[in-house]
Amino acid sequence: MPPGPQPVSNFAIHIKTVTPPSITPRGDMNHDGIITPADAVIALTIAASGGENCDADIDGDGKVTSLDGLMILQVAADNIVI
Ligand SMILES: [Ca+2]
Ligand SMILES: [Ca+2]
Repeated sequence: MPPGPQPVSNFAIHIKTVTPPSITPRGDMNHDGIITPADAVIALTIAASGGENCDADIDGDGKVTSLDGLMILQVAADNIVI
């Protein structure tokens, strides 16, 4: 490219949009961004079915139990912070 002023057509603008990773609070089982009793119900359903979900394991014992569901319910009620 010769030195000096360049025509505008020689330049391209690349706009890259970056989607930030969604910030989901721990225990937000339905990924709506807030912790509500609905999240506790989902965790309890997982607990009752013996399923595994690391998002639902609030107490970090490696299992999803009714305690995790209870803790999510407590968070929803603003009684505890996880
Ligand atoms: Ca939620
Ligand atoms: Ca647990």
